[in-house]
Amino acid sequence: MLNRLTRRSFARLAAAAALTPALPNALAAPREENVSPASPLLSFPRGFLWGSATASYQVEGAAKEDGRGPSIWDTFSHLRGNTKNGDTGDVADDHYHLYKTDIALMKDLGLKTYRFSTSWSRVFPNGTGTPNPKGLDFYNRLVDGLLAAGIQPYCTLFHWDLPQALQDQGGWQSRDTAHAYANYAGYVAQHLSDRVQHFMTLNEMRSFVDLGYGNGMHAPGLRLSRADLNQVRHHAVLAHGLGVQAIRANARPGTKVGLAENITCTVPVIETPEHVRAAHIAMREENAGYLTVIMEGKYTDLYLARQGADAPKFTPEDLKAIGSPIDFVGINCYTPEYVRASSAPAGYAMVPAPESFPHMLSPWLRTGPEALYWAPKIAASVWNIKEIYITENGASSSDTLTPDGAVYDTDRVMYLRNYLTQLHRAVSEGVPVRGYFLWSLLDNFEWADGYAYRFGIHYVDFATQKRTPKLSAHFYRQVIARNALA
Ligand code: PNW
Repeated sequence: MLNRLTRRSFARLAAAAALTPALPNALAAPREENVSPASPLLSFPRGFLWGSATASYQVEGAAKEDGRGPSIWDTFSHLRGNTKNGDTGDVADDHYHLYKTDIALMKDLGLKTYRFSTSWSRVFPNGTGTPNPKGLDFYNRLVDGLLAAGIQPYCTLFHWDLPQALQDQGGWQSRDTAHAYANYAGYVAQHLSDRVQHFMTLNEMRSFVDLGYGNGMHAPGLRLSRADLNQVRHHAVLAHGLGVQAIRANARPGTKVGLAENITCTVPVIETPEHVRAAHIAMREENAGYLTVIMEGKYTDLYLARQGADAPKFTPEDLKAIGSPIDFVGINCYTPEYVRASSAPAGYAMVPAPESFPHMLSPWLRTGPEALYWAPKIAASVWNIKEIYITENGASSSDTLTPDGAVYDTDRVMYLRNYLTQLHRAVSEGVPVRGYFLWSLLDNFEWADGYAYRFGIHYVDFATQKRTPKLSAHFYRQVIARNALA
């Protein structure tokens, strides 16, 4: 009897170990009668797309290879004082050479989908003009490798690495950049859409506009006036709209087009009807320069009134292009912004978070799992969106390798469990979220924060390029395998 039991629990242990390979120091299993039953799994709908995301300049390296032209991030990161420890993306994760290793990591996780970005200056070294075939070849190899591994590629066409040649002609301060972008986007879509079904025009317009042209923390490091900044913002949404049109004109029929935007994730301070209503109003007004003008084809009256003489200059044709219908909305969701009802004309007020609010290693990454419930729910209802993806969500930490070669990122696991529980809440109410992309597959070049702030579920030793799955990778593998949170 004892023998049989032991054998059975051995088999169970072995099965568990097979599910969590390479997790050292598994604790001795407690006796069966002392194990309390787990609560029911929080299951996701069949076919829910579990994914992960990266971006070209943050992972590729090979900055000067195969004809790639410089981007504003090459210039910016090489100027002293712009990044932590003077870090650059020259080598990054060397993903350009190690992409097969990385696809194997994805396969091991069981990823259904992978979101990557194409580097504009690899494909068009000068931003416009003659394309560089070797640039596109890399993405052909990557896409083919993903498909061979059974992973659906989701392609972002711009993740901040503007060709330096275009910056030299005014960058996003110039309308011409929006047209150059559309030309590039149409070209890539034409060549990849036989295998890639989902394209995102731009990643986080808000971030690259505000950080790159507003406070100078990101490339190209400018600090423009409010009027000039509003014009840059307008050119970014115009690029999106012209890009949508160019992709539709050049891609295979049936190709789906969307974007990945870090919308202001409005969350009611308390879940009572008046605050919930205020959070809906705030969703439109706080995103007026980005998702709202894209979904509605017009700037809200309140936005134009608030900007006054600094409002952007635009034509009705611009608005028509910007409002081009899209197939899906990608939400990059990290931090909630709390909203309360207000008797002020706007009908809402933002509530600043207290300084003591818990956050991850990045000081801006204040945690609030309920953002992943409210943001897609409110966005879906405000704009009647039928297909939403969480195109980014993840956590920064200082992760260290233990002497036994493991990384116990319990903080990231806690973060993911809490956020995914809230996502489950949304999905089970019928909010049309079709997939989730965890940021990020690998530790990578975290922009101005360099390599010190790690976002990966795989630890990267940047001296050897060795990848090690962290505890969070084991956690995520289980979520994907069960299509449920446990
Ligand atoms: C996003 N903020 O960036 C980007 O899309 C990724 O490239 C990046 O690595 C990831 O999130 C983690 O940072 C952000 O200051 C950078 O609020 C800064 C902010 C938000 C998003």
